[in-house]
Amino acid sequence: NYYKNRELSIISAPFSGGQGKFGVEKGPRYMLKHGLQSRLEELGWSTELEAALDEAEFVTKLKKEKESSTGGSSVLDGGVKAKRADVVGEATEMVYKSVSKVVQAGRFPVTLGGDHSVAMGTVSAVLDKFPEAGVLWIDAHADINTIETTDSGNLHGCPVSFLMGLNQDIPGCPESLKWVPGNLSPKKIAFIGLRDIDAGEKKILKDLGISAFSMYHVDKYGINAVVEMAMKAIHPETNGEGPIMCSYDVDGVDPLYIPATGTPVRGGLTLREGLFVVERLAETGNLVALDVVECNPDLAIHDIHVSNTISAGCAIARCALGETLL
Ligand code: B3U
Ligand code: MN
Ligand code: MN
Repeated sequence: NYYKNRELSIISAPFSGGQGKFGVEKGPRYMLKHGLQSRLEELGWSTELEAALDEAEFVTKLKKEKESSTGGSSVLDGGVKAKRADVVGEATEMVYKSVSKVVQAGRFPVTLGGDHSVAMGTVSAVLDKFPEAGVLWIDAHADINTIETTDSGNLHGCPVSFLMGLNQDIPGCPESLKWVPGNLSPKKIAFIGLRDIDAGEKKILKDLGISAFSMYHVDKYGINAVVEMAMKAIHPETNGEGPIMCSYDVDGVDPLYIPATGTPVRGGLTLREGLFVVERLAETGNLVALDVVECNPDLAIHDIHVSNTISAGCAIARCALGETLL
């Protein structure tokens, strides 16, 4: 167990520039309003709040960017694509600094997104403190497009490639994103829940030999075996033991349970499977950091969709921090 004194910080990362839909910046505010902090206190954690960046300030910045001549245009020098790279670079580096401060102080960082581009910051900060950490990436998507393979140009579809340093040497890579250390080894990440992967991403996963458990594998082996295999994949020498960071995109769970998210894909994890993943991680005592990202209350077509999504997002955090352990 890496946090014997049970101290954590909830880091808000209310950023939406990694994709094109406003509303995902409201995720942290809604989850906190839902009572997440006191529920984590009830689990025996002493908690602090930390804001990585200012929600309103970045909404203003992104609205300005949209109106400006470069707004939305994504093709850069060298033909690479990266929408809103300046703002994404700035925001993710701020997330990196906040998470670094927290994790270096010996506190467990629970980062609330925001879109998944914020994981460029969270994972980089966690790897500074725990260089041997493995990452479990729960998602319908692999988020491993490079600035060359991405079709959308949305950087929330690219954080893993930046974390692995696959972009930083490409001519035309935006300067704003070169702060990402890019030192995550392809051997140190495993995906769970995949079901919407681009052709370019499939090639990268295959070429780099990355562990990826799709919904097919969840159905074939069951979620417990998949989590076990994923932990062994990122810590092969120690039979799955060692520090683990979980970067949890709520769209890994089926939109039946979590409808208010930017790119829902049917056929996902049930809510129980989704919670089991983090319950199992809590049980190991090896979890060192958590992200919960991509809750977008504005995409709900009904109030029930908002509360389903926010309560499930909070449940992921609570289960990761020990709620269902007896
Ligand atoms: N792979 C697509 C779609 C996508 C990735 N991540 C999300 N959507 N959430 C892309 O845009 O790169
Ligand atoms: Mn996703
Ligand atoms: Mn994602």
